[in-house]
Amino acid sequence: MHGVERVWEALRGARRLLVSTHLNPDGDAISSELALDWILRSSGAEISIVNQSPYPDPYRFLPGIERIHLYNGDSYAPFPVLVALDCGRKNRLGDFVGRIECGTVVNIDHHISNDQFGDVNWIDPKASSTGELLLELADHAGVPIGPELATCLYTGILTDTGNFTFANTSPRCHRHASRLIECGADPAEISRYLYRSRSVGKLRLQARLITELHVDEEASLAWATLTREMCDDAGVSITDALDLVTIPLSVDGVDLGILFREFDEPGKTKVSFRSEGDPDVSILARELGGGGHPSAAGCTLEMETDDAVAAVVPWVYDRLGRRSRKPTLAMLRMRHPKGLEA
Ligand SMILES: [Mn+2]
Repeated sequence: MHGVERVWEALRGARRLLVSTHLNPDGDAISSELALDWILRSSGAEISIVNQSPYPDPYRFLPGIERIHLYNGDSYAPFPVLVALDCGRKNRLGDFVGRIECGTVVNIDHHISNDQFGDVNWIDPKASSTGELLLELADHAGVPIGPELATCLYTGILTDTGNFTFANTSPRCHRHASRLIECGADPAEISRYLYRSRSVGKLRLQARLITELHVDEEASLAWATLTREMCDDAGVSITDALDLVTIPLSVDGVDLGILFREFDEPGKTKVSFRSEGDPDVSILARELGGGGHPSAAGCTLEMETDDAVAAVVPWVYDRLGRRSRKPTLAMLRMRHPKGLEA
């Protein structure tokens, strides 16, 4: 049976479902949860959408967003079905899932690094987004695409293709987008919410990140650090700052951008890699214990942010055979990269 058929078999009869997605959810993650909710709504199933991390503020326009619950330690009756969306590994859902009894795990995703943790897995790395897969699910299920569902699906495809600019932008996703506009998604309105409604604080934070960007033109690398202090000064939550991850790669001549982000809890750093697919950053992230796509991948290191920069930047130079005429600050501060032996 094809992936979509197996998934629909598992979902169609379920009376109670728990739906969740990865920590620090992005547009595709949030949109996919809501899209699945719209798809299953007419079936009369009881659907709980629970996430361990809050969603970025700009997504509050999505139809049905009030249905997403932030996990707050509540106890839940067992769920016969858990649906994980856009999530490459079970632990990326967050540890709350371990505290809820779940039956069949349905795993719908497009990350090439997905480890097939579900009982039913539908992983399609050729899909631009999980939203694209959910449109195919809606069609398979014979669910009509109303404006609410179209808005969610369009937002997933839009954000995961970087507004139809990344290498995953395909004829298939443009065809889907075209159809979703016909079904009532409003591209101008969606982009206004996502890209033309920024707070001044967010713009100032962006300015600061750009000012402090390290660029090594010789080696075609750029990296930046996002600290709690920077976010606090700008009055921006870390959740709302996550899209700044694309800034290092936006420099002309740079083919690998890295963002180091401090966690709320000390001693942990998120490292996000972005490229055009060459170098394949999913390989880099995997070697550091993470995963992702060839053009967008990341990992979490048990290190303070400064230490993570000092360890990862020289490791990347070495790993990719890049040379720089001028030694960088991070290289000068190079120390034994704990835990980074490949
Ligand atoms: Mn995605």
